[in-house]
Amino acid sequence: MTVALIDSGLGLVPTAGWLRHLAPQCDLLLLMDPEGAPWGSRTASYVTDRLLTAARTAVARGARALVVPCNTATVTAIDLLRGEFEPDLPVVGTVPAVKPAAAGGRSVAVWATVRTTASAYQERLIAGFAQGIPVARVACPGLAEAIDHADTDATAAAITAAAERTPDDCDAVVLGCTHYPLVAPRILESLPAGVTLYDSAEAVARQTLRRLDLPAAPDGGAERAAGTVEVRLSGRPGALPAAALAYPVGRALA
Ligand code: DGN
Repeated sequence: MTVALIDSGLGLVPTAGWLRHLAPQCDLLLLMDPEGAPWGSRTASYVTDRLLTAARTAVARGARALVVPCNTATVTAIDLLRGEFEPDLPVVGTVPAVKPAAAGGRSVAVWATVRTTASAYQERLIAGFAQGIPVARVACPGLAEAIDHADTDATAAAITAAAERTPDDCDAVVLGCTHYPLVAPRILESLPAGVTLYDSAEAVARQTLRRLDLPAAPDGGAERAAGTVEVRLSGRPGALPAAALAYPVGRALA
């Protein structure tokens, strides 16, 4: 059973790691689009086109489920993707983890790409999950691409800028871009002590299993992994630096 994950870059890695852990028997096809990245600052039609192209490639290669561990692509085109591929195969998008954050916090901030932050779709999602808690939306321009390029200076600068725009009384920060968990320790360092980070990777992986009627493996499943992991990148070789790819993919998928 092949499950395809689609993102512009490394944002799919945390969800792939959870799928590897929970369903080690599944083959994973990881489709990244370094040629078209960063999706977070592209137009809606551009992101839609890149997402649909990747999805068609995945289906042609035998994928039985399409997972989009990307908030930007989800707010932009998940309905179109569902329209084309469901009910033949499940399509799983990503929503920010505002619900658990609001349940445990007094004031929440959602860090996300420029495109996601500006979207009415995300605003509706947040309103539905916030349970009356104030939720600030903080755009983080440049952060996803800095992570993709393993550019530590640009990553630090983008995190500092986002932390400065995060309200002082915030006790929960939702990582509303799937790239950001890859630098969670650096984000935590930039925020006051006691702030909790929330992300969606585990929830997206569990929702994928539910849609496929697969039980979650008990803890330690990845050690018994039998499924394969195939990575396909758009564009010219080297568009995503090998160093960036090796670091988090190796760690999350080991
Ligand atoms: N990982 C994508 C997201 O969750 O929005 C961002 C992709 C990008 O901007 N490069």
